[in-house]
Amino acid sequence: MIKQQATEDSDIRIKILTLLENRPGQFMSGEQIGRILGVSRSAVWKHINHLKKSGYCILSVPNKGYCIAERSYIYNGYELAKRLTTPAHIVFLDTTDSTNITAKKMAAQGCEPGTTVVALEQTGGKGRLGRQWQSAAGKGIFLSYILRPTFSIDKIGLITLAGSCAVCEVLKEKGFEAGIKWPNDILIKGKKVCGILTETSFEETRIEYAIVGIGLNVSQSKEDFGPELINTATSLEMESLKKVNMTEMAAALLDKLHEYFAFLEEDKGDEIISRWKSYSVTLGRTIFTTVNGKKESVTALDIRQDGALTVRKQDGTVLDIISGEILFT
Ligand code: BT5
Repeated sequence: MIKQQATEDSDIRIKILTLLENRPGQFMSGEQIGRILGVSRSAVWKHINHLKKSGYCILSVPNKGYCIAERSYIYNGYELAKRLTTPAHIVFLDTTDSTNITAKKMAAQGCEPGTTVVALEQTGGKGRLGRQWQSAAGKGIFLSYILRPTFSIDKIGLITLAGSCAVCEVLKEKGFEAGIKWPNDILIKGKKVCGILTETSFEETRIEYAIVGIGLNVSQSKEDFGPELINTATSLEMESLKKVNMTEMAAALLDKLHEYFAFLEEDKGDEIISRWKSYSVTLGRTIFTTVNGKKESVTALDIRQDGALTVRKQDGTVLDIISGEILFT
């Protein structure tokens, strides 16, 4: 009952915003808005106050009414959905433990593919192998995209590669010198700006669903990262020295993910591999990796059609790393 009321309130607020945004610079009285939406003047007043508290800049002038004063700079589900080129179902949460965990529950309950969970804050953001992902409120984009692959299980490694290409391409389009470090890191000038965690559920021999979790650092300062990450992590604002519009960035990212995951469904793995190679800062480099439990210095040669990394050991042997970790020397 409480949830239903909250949904109704939020629907009315979106309708009020739409009315005001369709008349930029013009005033609408509370009575006029109330009449259109079938609510009282005082309800309009209450909702406008709520919107102002959420950060919307709405002018209220006696005897004239309400007017949106300037382009709003707000990160929420409504603003995000409005900017998408390809409409998608977005579940926007103020806080959650991990968007991957929330997405997994939704996928298990049968939600549509393409559904994306976005959170302002994660209290238990996850990296791979039980590591943590710093996810302070409002500092980064934390999202999980749900896929229900129809492609075969041998393409599973391409999912993370497709996600990395999408992030890298968006950042390049926005003017950042981003590159991909195999398999799941996006770097700017050698520092990690984004990590990707893909989790999969299987049903016999097919992929039931995959969750692609993306954490992109946006407005952190050096101090926010703390001593542990200060030398290895960066954020978009640290790199550009300018305010980054989180909503526009997240919308561009969602559109790009949609485009890249469609390549997978359309069996265009070649396209993903060739774009991945052009964004790679891995191939051709000497790297450290662990082979049979032993740390070795190897040269990264190529990426295989299934996403594995082909490397050459110092003794000349060539081998493929299917999953794991590399360190730059
Ligand atoms: C990753 O793991 O890079 C995957 C991170 C995925 C995070 C997203 S956020 C949305 C979704 N929901 C989740 O719960 N997770 C996903 P890995 O390669 O294991 O790297 C983790 C390591 O990166 C940590 O051990 C730290 O050293 C470092 N790290 C932690 N937070 C960071 C940050 N915000 N920026 C840069 N490095 C970070």
